[in-house]
Amino acid sequence: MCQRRAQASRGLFRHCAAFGEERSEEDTSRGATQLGRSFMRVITPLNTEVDVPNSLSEDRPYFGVADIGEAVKYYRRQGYVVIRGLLQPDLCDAIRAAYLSEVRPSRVPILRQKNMRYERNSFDRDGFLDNPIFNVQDLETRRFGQFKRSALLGLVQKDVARTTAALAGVGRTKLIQSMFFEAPVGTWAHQDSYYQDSASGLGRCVAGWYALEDVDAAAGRFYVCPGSHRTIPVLRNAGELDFATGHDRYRKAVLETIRHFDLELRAPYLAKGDVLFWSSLTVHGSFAPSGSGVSRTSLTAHYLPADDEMLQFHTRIRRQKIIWVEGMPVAQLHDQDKLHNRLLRDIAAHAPGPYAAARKLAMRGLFLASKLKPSQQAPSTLMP
Ligand SMILES: O=C(O)CCC(=O)C(=O)O
Ligand SMILES: [Fe+2]
Repeated sequence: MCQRRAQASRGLFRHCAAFGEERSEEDTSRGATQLGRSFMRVITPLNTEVDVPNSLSEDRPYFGVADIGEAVKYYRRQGYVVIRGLLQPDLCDAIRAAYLSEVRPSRVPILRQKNMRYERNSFDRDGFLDNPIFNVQDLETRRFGQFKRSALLGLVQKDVARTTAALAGVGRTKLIQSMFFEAPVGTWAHQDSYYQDSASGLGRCVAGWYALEDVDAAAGRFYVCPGSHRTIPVLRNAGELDFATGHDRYRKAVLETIRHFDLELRAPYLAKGDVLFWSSLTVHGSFAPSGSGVSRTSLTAHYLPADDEMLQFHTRIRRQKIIWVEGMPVAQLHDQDKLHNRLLRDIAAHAPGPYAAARKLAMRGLFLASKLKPSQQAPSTLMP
């Protein structure tokens, strides 16, 4: 299989991730032999180049909701799969419209994915939200009801419930975390397991990236490293790499691992309504933007088997409050409909320095305590 050409162009290596150049026996998605032609070349976090498909015809067709059996096989082998057209275009539009009318103009501090702080909206120079929202299920209903309701409808609908259950190999899943993105943000490469996974076995968490618009190749496309869920070790949230004191080292270690194992970075084309699912052990991230004026409006959601507890930072079981939305359990962490959580939000937003320092201290305490306790680490359930 062609993983990387040792030919350096402008000092950069080029990953041969283009659909047409791959020769993997593992890849049995429909139409895997039809070659794409033109791709956009983007720079990866390893300072290599990768060709990214920029239309449906340039990429694998992947699967539809009706092909769930084949999709599960693909997911087990590759650690990710794309289900095309899982979300109805009207619902994608409704979520975006509610974002524009309720969330975008708001000045209320909201918890953010990149730093877990309560911040007001911030926008890039094209006017796209560049501090992604953490946990839409925790948003205050009074202010953001339409956005919250429509986003959750998308994330828990029947076809999603069926797909996530089939991928996880269980009867029912629950939603444990979600995010909303608009601007390209260049998320560092990671395995979700480092942040959260199942206490019953690492790798049992399934996540989905929901494209709410056709995502341009220049808009910091989401990528995965196919097969990495079984070919590389789990990078543990402990010791030198622990979240409290070693997060930067962790980020470097993931890049080193990609280099060491010569992993491919693959960024499938995602049209409005397409969903990419991946395992909590699959290395993934998103590219930095390679153009301006383009957004990547999307939701992500993380699901566990309904009976599993959430393991946070490979360290502690984090119990969550469950609400039911359209037949799926949805776990909340910082429910903004509760007064005490809003008070905490206001303190955190008005004194971000002391709040961040207190959080850091609490994290250090958590990892220190976990060193003294017998390990709560779940075994890794590497998929066949
Ligand atoms: O789209 C991104 O930038 C990152 C999303 C992600 O890593 C996640 O939801 O787990
Ligand atoms: Fe992630």
